[in-house]
This record gives sequence, C-alpha cells and structure tokens, in this order.
Amino acid sequence: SAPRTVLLTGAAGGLGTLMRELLPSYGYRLRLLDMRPVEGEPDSLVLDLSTADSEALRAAVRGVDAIIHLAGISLESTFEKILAANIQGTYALYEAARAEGVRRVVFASSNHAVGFTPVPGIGTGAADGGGALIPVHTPRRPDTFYGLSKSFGEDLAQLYWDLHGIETVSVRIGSCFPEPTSVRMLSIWLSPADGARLLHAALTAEDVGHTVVYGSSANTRLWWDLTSARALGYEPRDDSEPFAAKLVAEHGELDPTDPDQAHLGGHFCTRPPRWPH
Ligand code: 15L
Repeated sequence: SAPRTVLLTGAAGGLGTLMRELLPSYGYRLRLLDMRPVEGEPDSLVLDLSTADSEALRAAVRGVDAIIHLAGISLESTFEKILAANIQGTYALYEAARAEGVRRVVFASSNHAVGFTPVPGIGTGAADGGGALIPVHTPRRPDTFYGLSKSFGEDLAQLYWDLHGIETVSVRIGSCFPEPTSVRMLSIWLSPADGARLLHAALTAEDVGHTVVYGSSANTRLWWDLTSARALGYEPRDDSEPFAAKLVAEHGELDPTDPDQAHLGGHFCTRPPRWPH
C-alpha cells in the first residue's frame, strides 16, 4: 500500500522547506525532523542524527511508512564534520529504520557523488563517453568529502537492501532551487515541483530494491540519463531552457577547458562552497 506517514529529515533546510510545502498535496502526513526547530512547526522533532541515542532515533522513525532523508551537511566541510553529520547520521538513521521495520527510504544523494565526471559534450574526452548522457552506473567520482559522504550513503543503502531488505531510492539531486542561477544549473536544475513529483514516485514505485536515479527536470541541456527515474513513474514537467538566454548572455556558454566548468560538479571540483555552520 502507498506510504502515508513519512518522516522528513532535514525539514528545516532549503530542500526540506520546499518539500514540506509541496508533499502534503500528494496526501502525505509528514513527521518533521531537524537538528534545529522547524519554523512554525512546534511538533517537529529536534534531533541530531549523529549524536541522538538509539532509543530517541527509534522513537523518531516508529510507525512511519517511509523516510525521506535530506538531513546532513549540504556543502563541503571538514572531514570530521562530514563524518558525523552525513556518514554517522545516515548510518544511525538506517539502523533505527531496520530496528523499527521501516521498509522504504528515499535518500538525498547528490550529483557530487559523481562530480568529477566530465560534462558530456565536445572537448571532454572520448574516453569518458563523449557526448552521451551520463548513466547512473557511471563510476562514482566524488568531488569533495561531501560528495564522498553521498557515495557512502548509496553504498549503505545497497547494503541495507541486500542484508536487511530495506528499499531505497538514492536520488542524485542536481540543483533544486526555485530558479536556475548559473549556466551549469541549466543542465542539472530540478524545479521544486518536479522535486516533489520525483519524491512521490520514489515513495510509491514498487520493488525498487536499491535504485539510483538522477534528480532533475527534463532540461533541454540535460547531462544525465533520467531513464531510471522515469522507470519509477516520474514524469518531469519542467525545463530550465526558458532561463537560458538571460544566464548565457550574462555568463557565456560553459567552457569545458575551464577546470571550474569541465565536470559535473562544476566549481565543487576546484573551490567548493563551504558549509557555513
Ligand atoms: C548540492 O549537492 C548542494 O547541496 C546544493 O546546495 C547545490 O550546490 C547543488 O549540489 C549543486 O551542485 O548545484
């Protein structure tokens, strides 16, 4: 049966805020969790996944039909901080899910798990696939400790499927913001409305085992293959192209000989933005 009560971790974050506005219209009842109180949501659970005791974590996941796991550091940081927030936090959440019999997780992976993959197109090297769309089974090439933690999360999801039968859809999210704000984002933009469509598909598709999908809208300038996402029933409706003319006029087309722009992860590969907290 379709999941109804869903735990949303990272509910106070950027993506969490967008999704907690959009997902209820699909009929979900959301239980919100974050390490910070969620504004305007006095019932939200305030819990740090990396330090909470196992009883508190079990109570947080108890009785939910599925978990959408967005919590964690979403930019580059020190290895120690990434280790705690993203690696230990994700492990602790899966352990609680296993102990409480939660059957489905949607994991917010990231394009930065494969960030050092050359952007498809002229000048990126035939050995790396030329102009073909990047498949989900491309070797992982994290561009940061942050991307490394997402790569770990995908492996953890695979392990918990193989060993414990917990299903996960790992979504390698591109850039989910109301509008694309760079030329790179034209290729990987996930409109918030398509983000909600994709999460809904990931929650309701049957027999996903551990499935890896890219998370973007149906962008004209797409770099990656959305086949596995569409196989879940995801039908993107948005395309970044209407934003292209203005962004290209301002910044120019991407230059694959510029190390800042040559890879999927963009400037994360060269000068990653740092987590401010
Ligand atoms: C990410 O993984 C970040 O969490 C997000 O803030 C964006 O920077 C995005 O990647 C991106 O690559 O644009």
